Amino acid sequence: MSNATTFFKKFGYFHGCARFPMEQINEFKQEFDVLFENKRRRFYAKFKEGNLLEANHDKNRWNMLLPSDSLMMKSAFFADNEIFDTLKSLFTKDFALVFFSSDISSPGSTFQSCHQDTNDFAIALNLPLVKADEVNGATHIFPETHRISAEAPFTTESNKFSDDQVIERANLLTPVSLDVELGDYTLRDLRLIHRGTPNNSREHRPYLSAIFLPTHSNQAPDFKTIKYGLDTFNEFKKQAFPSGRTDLIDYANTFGRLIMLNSSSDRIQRPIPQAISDHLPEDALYCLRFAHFEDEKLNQRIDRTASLSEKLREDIECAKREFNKLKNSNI
Ligand SMILES: O=C(O)CCC(=O)C(=O)O
Ligand SMILES: [Fe+2]
Repeated sequence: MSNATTFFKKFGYFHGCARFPMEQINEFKQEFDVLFENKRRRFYAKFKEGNLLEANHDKNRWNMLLPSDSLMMKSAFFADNEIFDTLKSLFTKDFALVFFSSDISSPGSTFQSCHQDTNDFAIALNLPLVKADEVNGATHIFPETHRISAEAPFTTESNKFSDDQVIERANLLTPVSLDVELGDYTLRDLRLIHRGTPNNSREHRPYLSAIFLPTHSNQAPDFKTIKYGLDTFNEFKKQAFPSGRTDLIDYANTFGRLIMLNSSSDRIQRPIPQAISDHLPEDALYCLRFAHFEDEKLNQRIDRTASLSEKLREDIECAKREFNKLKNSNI
């Protein structure tokens, strides 16, 4: 077992130092800054009215999916040899890159409550585009909390901790600030307790964020049903953000994530251009096998079944009813 794997199993994270060349990170940063500026402009134009968050989640925090037609995708940094080997040894079975995204803590962000991203085993790869520390909001982590207790062995089983239990566990421990330099990367078990911290600088703090999940088969719903789910997500956002209601915004964001989780990919409305896929190494194509490609033969690897499509359609209809109920409830 590599050092990275052993460390990760014990502590729930791994910090890889100076893995990526500075020039590459700077290129990513240049590309990212333009995308992020455009995203914020579009967001404010659409949702400024009544939006109390000033951002798309929590206080001054953003998630932004990254485009398929980008240097960041073409570079396949998420399937770097050292990282891919660690992922392979931690998942032991099949896995996929489900979210190709970014987490930005903007000036004025505040402490998040201590949380797990999920109760289920999954891994986040973060690539910081700026050096991060306690001034600009490096993430706080609580080492070893991905396991159900300090004595328990590493497993990939889900845990059942509630939000309150997670906070109780964290209250007994001291967090570590996961400070990072340009060129570093981190891997984090999504079950590990952590929190975003305030960004007291004047600059945004962007991390590229690639989320890998275990997969159990090469089956998924069809593109048409997934697109229906994503259209519904957009409809929820249109109603949630201008209302300024965080319950509706959280519902919409959670629903969007669920659609992508059900699809094992966030790349359905962002098909990967052939000019990019022709350059992707085999390991990257493996991680992205649930994505939508311009190159039809790459789409043939997944079996898009009627039963999964039907099940997803039912879930979407149910979510629409629940969203409307929530919207009409008095708060
Ligand atoms: O960006 C960060 O530092 C952490 C954000 C986070 O944990 C979250 O939004 O779930
Ligand atoms: Fe988180």
